[in-house]
Amino acid sequence: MDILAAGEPLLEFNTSTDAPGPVGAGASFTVGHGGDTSNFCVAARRSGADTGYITRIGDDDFGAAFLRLWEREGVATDHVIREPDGRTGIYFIARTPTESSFTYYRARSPASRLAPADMPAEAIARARLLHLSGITQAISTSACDAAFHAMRLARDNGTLVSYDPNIRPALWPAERARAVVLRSIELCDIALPNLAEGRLLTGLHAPDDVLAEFVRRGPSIVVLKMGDRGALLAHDGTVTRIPPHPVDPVDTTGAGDTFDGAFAAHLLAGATPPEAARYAAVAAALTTTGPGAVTPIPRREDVDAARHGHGADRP
Ligand code: KDG
Repeated sequence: MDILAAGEPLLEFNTSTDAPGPVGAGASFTVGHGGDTSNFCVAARRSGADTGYITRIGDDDFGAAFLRLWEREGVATDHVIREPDGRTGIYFIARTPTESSFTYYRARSPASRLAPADMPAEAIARARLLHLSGITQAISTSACDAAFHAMRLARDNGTLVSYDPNIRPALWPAERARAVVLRSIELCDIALPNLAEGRLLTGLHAPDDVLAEFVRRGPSIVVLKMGDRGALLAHDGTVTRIPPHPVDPVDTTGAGDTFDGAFAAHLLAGATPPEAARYAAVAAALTTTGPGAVTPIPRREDVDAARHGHGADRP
């Protein structure tokens, strides 16, 4: 596999498009798939990358729903462990067109039992890129240990590490989140924070200052995702402004994950970092035009069509 990601998949219960609103307000729910690193895998796969996932799920119906998703999408499951009697985690989304808030039911989930021994050393050494997130580290201390172990395996073997802080305050105390995420930024090659996280982590406000502070910590590529303001990319001592792709958003859930997956896939296919970021910004924008984390993730041809019309250039 060229790309591996490790983390927790969560079945998604989204307020219906007809009646978006708070959870518990009587709306109905659409069932979908979520979990940032699983979303990442689907996005990278739909952009053409050879992708595999590392996780633990239950042998329940929700776990089976994920196996069907990954099989349908072509995401390899060789490193997915099914736990007898495990209950795969779920979350509810209450949303407006520009914001989503999550209610989780994931305590003691199979993924929270991820541990260093679950990280496949050979596969990580053979992969070209390993993707991890702050959510993977937040769900339990053993999962956090597993994430750091996987990062070290990758670094020791020349596998690129990409990392999205994806800070979810509901999952861990702020001080621990800050320490773990900042250390992870130092260990990764590609850092993919959003602006709010960047401000929180650095204490700085201006996007250029936030970007510079991440660069100072060591990653060779930093993308600061700014939603409908586009993104800032730093690499090789240069800063590139990535324009937003104008859309009418319905649900922003998973847009950052799609950016990350599309960016990784396009980069590994030979694109330069600015080209990969421009591609990823369009992919992420398209993801917001439908409800849920996974269903609206675009395929490569959708992104190309939105950018240049059909028959677009390939790296
Ligand atoms: O980025 C979207 C994810 O946040 C969503 O799919 C749920 O993974 C999730 C989480 O832990 O918040």
